[in-house]
Amino acid sequence: MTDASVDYRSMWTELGMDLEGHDLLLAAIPKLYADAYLSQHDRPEGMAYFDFVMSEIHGLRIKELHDHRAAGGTVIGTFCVYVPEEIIRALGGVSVGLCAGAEWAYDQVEQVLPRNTCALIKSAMGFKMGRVCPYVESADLVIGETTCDGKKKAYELFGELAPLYVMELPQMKRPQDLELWRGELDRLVAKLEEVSGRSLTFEALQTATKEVNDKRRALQRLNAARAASPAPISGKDALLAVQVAFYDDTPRFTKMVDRIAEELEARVAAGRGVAPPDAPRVLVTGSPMSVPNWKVHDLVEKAGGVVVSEELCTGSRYYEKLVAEDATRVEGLLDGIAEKYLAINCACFTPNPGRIEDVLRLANEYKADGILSYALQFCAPYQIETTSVERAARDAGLPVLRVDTDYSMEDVGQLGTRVEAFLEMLRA
Ligand code: BJ8
Repeated sequence: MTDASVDYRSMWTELGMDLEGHDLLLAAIPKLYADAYLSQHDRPEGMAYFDFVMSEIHGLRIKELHDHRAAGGTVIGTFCVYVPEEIIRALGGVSVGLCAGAEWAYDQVEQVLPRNTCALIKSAMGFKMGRVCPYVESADLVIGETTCDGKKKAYELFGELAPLYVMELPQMKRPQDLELWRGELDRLVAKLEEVSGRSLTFEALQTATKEVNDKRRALQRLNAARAASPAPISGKDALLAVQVAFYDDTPRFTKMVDRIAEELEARVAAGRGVAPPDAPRVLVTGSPMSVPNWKVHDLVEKAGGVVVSEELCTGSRYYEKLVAEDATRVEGLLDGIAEKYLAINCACFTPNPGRIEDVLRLANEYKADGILSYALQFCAPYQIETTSVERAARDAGLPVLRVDTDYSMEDVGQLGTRVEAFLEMLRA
């Protein structure tokens, strides 16, 4: 899915990738993308940027990372929204999200991980074992975190294959947890200073904080337009914007998303939408959805509904909260980073009432008619927390469709039928 006129193969070979396997992967994505994305009608013109980004996902962007490293910078891989990209950026790093959204090399993966491991972990491991992900192969360091048990234990094996550093993320949000987490940021700074050969300065951290906040502000602006009826952009397109936020160049991404937001604001003013005003509006909440996992949004929107918001790490959990920019010393900025990140409401925390409040608030703000609670199979944190989501939604009078799935396409027929029945109920 890269520009056929440019030969990236020597770059991929240099990265130690399996070219044959990679060819197979690259051959599969364009069809998936065309079917989910290019088949949509009346997309915002600004989405052409994301079509281009996707067409160069393993080409031009990897070349940019290659050039960045050649100029003395680093590439840092991450698997979780708790890893602060402001610090990575301030130390000359480009942060790239590595969570993978497709099945790959499961035969190898299942030799080291139990079959009943969530698809996200298996996929991340498979991309590394199969040597088909140029992002992980470009990484000078991968940063893991102690979130769910599956990830925690898989990192022990992943660390045999790539340079890995694991941050200890507390599982509660008491003052002593914030203190522990703040200490973890100091330890992360020390590790990244060692890897980059640079020292963290106030100016660099202040600039990086502002740039990353600007990226999140642009996503907030784009998403705010989705509260309108008719919805001016599909859920699929909005999801793609957040997915790309994890690996695109930060200032360029901000500029392009602002441009799309402006276009959406004009659409809202003109009453122009991608779905009819009476299309059922769905809020999606649960486990993250990494590229190219567009399965649930695709089913909802092809069945005539529209996804209006995502309470996901590839959604509001990524862009809603900002880091305080007014500190006057490095320590103050790091305090703000610690507070912002610990305020994210992942189901790995206990108790986690903030997430339930977020779901209800978003459902209200985006005028959702119903909630689709999505969990990857074997993702215990989100599967179990679905019960609390269902109870709270029921009390608020909001119907919930519970979807437990993985990355295979085997269940799309059955899921499609359930989604259609759910939308029918919302229409009634
Ligand atoms: S902040 S959701 S990115 S940990 S899907 S691996 S939880 S078993 S990804 Fe996550 Fe950070 Fe939380 Fe977000 Fe485990 Fe569930 Fe798999 Fe998951």
